[in-house]
Amino acid sequence: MSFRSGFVGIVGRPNVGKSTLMGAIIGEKISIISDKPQTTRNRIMGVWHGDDFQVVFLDTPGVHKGKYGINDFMLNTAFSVLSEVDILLLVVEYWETGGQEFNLLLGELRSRHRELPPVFLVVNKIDLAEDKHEILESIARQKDLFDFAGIIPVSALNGENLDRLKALIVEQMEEGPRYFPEDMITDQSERFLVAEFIREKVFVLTRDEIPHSIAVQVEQFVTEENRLVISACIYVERDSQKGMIIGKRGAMIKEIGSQARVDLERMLGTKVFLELHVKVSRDWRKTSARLREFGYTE
Ligand code: GDP
Ligand code: MG
Ligand code: K
Repeated sequence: MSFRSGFVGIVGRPNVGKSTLMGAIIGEKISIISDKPQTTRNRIMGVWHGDDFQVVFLDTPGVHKGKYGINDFMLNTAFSVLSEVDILLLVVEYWETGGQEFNLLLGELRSRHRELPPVFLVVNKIDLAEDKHEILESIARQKDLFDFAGIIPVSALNGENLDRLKALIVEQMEEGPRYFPEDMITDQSERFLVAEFIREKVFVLTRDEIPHSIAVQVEQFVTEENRLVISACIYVERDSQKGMIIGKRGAMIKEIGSQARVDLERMLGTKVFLELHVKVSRDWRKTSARLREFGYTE
């Protein structure tokens, strides 16, 4: 089997253990890039790097009752991620019996079930159960609420049954690219990630005929109305490479742009307008250190 990758959405009420669960799955190789004030748009909670797979966990901010009550707009934004992921984990505490927020979540899932990927119910905190019967009762109570692809009782805290959940997640991933470098650290800027996503599309679509040393510089990264306007330049060393990236009548660069845009919208949680162009710069290697700096600074 070749490399597998994909996106996993984690939903659930606050404090059910979503962050703990993701941390436990990813383990020491955690690379959380969200939870920074300036990346509230950013839905990436973390990236799980395996030898032959990569799983990107996406957060769904706003799926809870704020202090001003339920905000439909936030809810819509939050739920737009649901149809974009490869699988969805709905996390509940094992004693969950429903409540306003939970019913809201479930209602959303039901009304969108046609567009949703497989939804797995993760029944968390089973370490707090007095005996196994409580857990079985919980599962019996939940199983008819929705057409779940599976129900997995776990303890994110002590790791119980996490191996099963992990195996199941990897099983659900399809053949795909390594979206993020394995040594990705926690505070990469969005600009850097945008450049990396575009670079990755160039390699995939040109079937590696373009050297990996090409650089992508994000020149513009601004919010306009409800979308993010990104303009980026792909730097190559030779005219022939420029031709390859542009393709016949611009077909290749158009494809690179549209595929990158889909991924960027998923990662950033917003509509993206992406403009790409290509420049030949024979000595860009010299300036690549500088370009890299561009990538790392907002
Ligand atoms: P989130 O808001 O859904 O991300 O929830 P957190 O991951 O922040 O967890 C909320 C609280 O529940 C924290 O105090 C965690 O330590 C605790 N917690 C998470 N998972 C478990 C679990 O499996 N068992 C127990 N006993 N506590 C847990
Ligand atoms: Mg959390
Ligand atoms: K977050």
